[in-house]
Amino acid sequence: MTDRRDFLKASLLGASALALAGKVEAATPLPAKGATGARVISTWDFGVAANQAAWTVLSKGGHALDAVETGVMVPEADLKNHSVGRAGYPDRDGHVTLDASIMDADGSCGAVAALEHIAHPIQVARRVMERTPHVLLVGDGALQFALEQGFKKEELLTPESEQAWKEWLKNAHYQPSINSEVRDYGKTGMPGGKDNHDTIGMLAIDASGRLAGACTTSGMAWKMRGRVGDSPIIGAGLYVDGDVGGATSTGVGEEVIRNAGSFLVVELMRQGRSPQEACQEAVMRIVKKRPNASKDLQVGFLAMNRHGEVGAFAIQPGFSYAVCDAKRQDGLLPSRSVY
Ligand code: SD4
Repeated sequence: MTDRRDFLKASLLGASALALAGKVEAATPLPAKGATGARVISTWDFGVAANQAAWTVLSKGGHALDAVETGVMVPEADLKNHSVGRAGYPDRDGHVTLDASIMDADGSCGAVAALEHIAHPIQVARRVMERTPHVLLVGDGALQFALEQGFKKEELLTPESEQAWKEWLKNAHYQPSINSEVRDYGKTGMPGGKDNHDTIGMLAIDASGRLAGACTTSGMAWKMRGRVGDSPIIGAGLYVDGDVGGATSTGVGEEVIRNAGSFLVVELMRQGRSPQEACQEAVMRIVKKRPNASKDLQVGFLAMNRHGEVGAFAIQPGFSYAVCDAKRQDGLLPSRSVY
C-alpha cells in the first residue's frame, strides 16, 4: 500500500515537477555564457577546486579536453576524498577499483573500469581514447595497458579507508545511501566534511566553443568485486556531442545505466529542451520507475549545452554543483530536486 502511494506520488511529481522544483531557491539555471569566454562545471562541492584547476587551462585559451582531464585529477589525488581516486573506499573485499571516462566534442571517447593500482584513471581513459582502437578497457587488461603506457603501480588503499572498510565489515550490510556524506560519515563515524562527495563529473566549454567532459570515481563503497557503475559507461555517466552539449551524472549508477542517463539528457537537449529541463526529465524518468525513490535513491544530472547554458536536477536535495568562468572562479550552487 505504501509502495503504491509512493508510486502515485512519483507519477504526480512527474506532471508537476517544474512547480515543485521551483521551491528551491538560488538554483536558477545559469544563462548562456555569451558569445565568447569559457566555462567549466562539475558535480559536488569538491568541484570548486577541480574547476579552478581546469580554469588554469581554459583561461589561457586551452582545449576543453585538457581542462577536464586536469580538473578531475584534483579530487583523484585528494586523500580526504573517499569516493574518487586514491583513498577511495574499497569494494567489499578490500580492493580499491576505479572507473573513469573522458569524451570530446567529436565523439572520441575512452574509459577504464574496475582499474586497480593507478592513481589517475582519467589519464588512462584518455590514453585508451587516443592510443587504442577501443573505447573501454577493464580490470587486469586496463592495468596492463596502463603499465605499458608508463603509469606507476601504487597502493591506493589508505590507512583511513582501510579502517572504514574494517568498520563496515562488522555488519557487512550493503545499502547505498542517498549522498555519500551520510554513507561515509554517518555509518562509519569517520571524520570528514561537506566537501567529500561522490563522483566527479565535469563539463567544459573552451574559448573556441569546444566542449568536452570527464567523469571519475571509486564507485559505490563496499560494492561487489567486479561491479562497474555508470561513470565509465559512455552514454550513462558521461556523454558529449559538440553540436548539442554534454551531460554527466552522480548517484546510484545502476539506475543511470538502466536509463542511458547522460545520453538521454543530451538527446533531450537536441530536441530543444534547456539543460535544466533535460536534466529534470531524465530524473523523472528514473523516479517514475522507482516507487521508493523518495526513501533511498539518489541520482543527479548536470548538463551544459553548446552555448554554455547550465542545468542540474537530482532526486534528493543535497546535490551541489560548481561553476567557474571569467566572472567567478568559485561558484557553488544547489541543484533543484524532486523532493
Ligand atoms: C557509481 N555513480 O559508481 C557512481 C557513484 C556515485 O554517488 O556517484 N555515487 O554508481
